[in-house]
Amino acid sequence: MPDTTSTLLTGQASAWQRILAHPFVAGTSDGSLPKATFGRWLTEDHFFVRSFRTFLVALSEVAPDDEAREVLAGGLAALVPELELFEGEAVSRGLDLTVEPSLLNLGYSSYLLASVEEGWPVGITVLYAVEKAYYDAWASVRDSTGPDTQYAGFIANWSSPEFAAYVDRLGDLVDREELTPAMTLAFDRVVRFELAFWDLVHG
Ligand code: MP5
Repeated sequence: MPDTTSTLLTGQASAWQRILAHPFVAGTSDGSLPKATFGRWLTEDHFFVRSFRTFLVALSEVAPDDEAREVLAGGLAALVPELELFEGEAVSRGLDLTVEPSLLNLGYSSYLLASVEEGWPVGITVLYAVEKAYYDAWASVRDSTGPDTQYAGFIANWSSPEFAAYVDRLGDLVDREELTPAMTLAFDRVVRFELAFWDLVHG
């Protein structure tokens, strides 16, 4: 089995450190993140997750076999409680989720869908990169976050053992593929979009 994910992650080692060390993640964990900053992220990310759901459906349609379809179906099912978490939080914080997203978010969301056009190996690489970035970022603060922080539900959502297992299964699907330049480029694009997304909401 090719070691595709290791090669991709090693190639992005320094950018990955910046994802883990981002002040948005640290501020969410220690509770110091200003409410308005969290609200900006919540609103942007709600739009992103809804686009991501469309991407997952489209990617499922080009999945090569039942195993891949089953992994993606699990990801889709998890979006139901996740979107409820966003929507419940928006109500309690008085946030309007219908505001127009940033151009960066529109670009990232559009890129997700466009990547499916490049075929399964690129699409599954994009999916793995998006989820791995979130898992690693939130898992890095899981054990140092107090249970009473106001953002605990979100940190738990992306650092749970279930989410870890899902990300591992996505990695296994990527590892079935021989690495191509198109996959390396797709991985790099997601890393750049992820960092820019944090900077946008935090800045
Ligand atoms: C994810 C996310 C994780 N919610 N937002 C960004 C900007 N990147 C990655 O995706 P999901 O669908 O919430 O697990």
